[in-house]
Amino acid sequence: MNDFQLTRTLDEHAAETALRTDVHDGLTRSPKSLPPKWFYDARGSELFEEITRLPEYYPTRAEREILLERAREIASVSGARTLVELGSGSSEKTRHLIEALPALDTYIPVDVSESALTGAAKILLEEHPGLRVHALLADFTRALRLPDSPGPRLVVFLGGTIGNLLPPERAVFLADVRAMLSPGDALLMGTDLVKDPAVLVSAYDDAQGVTAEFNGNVLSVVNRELGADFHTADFAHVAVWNREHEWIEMRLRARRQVVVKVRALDLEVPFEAGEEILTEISAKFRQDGVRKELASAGLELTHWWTDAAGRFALSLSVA
Ligand code: AVJ
Repeated sequence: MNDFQLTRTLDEHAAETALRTDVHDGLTRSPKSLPPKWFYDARGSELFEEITRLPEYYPTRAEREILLERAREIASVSGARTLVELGSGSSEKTRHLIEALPALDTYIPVDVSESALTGAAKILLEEHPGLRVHALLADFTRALRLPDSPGPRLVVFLGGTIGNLLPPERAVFLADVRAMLSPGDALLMGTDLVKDPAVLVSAYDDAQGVTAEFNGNVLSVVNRELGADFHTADFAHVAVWNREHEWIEMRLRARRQVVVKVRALDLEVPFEAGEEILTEISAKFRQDGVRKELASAGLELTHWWTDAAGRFALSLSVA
């Protein structure tokens, strides 16, 4: 690969320390929880790709529909020479934007998965030999220092991943993004929208059980990385709509009473039968809420696009 650079802001050691802290804190508090970022080892990333192709999981297709429809408009409004993608994963949807941005010089994918970063860069560089790709192995929920690159910059945060953050975490995240932007730069963000709870619940509890396997995969990650002895079969996948907060909760529910040992933490974790671990929230939004959250971070919503069915939105905002 000619024009590829990777900067690690997460050394292996930092990642392991973060996992240890998260697992220790999450499994010793009540109710128990584990942060969703630990779903995405190689297997988890593969399972997520499979989720995006499920009939019940509409957000990826809805967002792709908007991007295809609006790529030219987004490109002409932003005029971006640098595209920064937070939580880039496979960079599959970004391709449409890259193709629409004639002045694009540098693509900066940011992700915690090194395999996703190198895999996506390889494909993109084959398709766009003139593009510079400077990947950042980093946790996008931390304030980032971006490599030098020409402006204007378009920062994109797709998939509705903002919904995995709690409201106070979203406020910090958006303020950090705001701090990365100079005049003329913009943020393009995907948000899944509030809709019929039955549609939402089946998107997170599909008939084939792929989401269930994705959810349980976090236990395999803890087993492998921290020497825990979770039996994934002891935990059932649960997806519920929290109507007060307007978010989906994914949980893992102990099917019986169990005690799990986490060797690397010298920790024993007792579970009552029926006790749950909260593994993810996936918040759903309304335009007004998005506008307000952006405004609180010093960002002004300038464009709001949805798919034809009104299930998902892309917002563009400026500093
Ligand atoms: C990748 C965070 C957008 O919240 O919908 C899919 C992850 N979890 N099915 C989402 C996910 C369960 C997904 N995001």
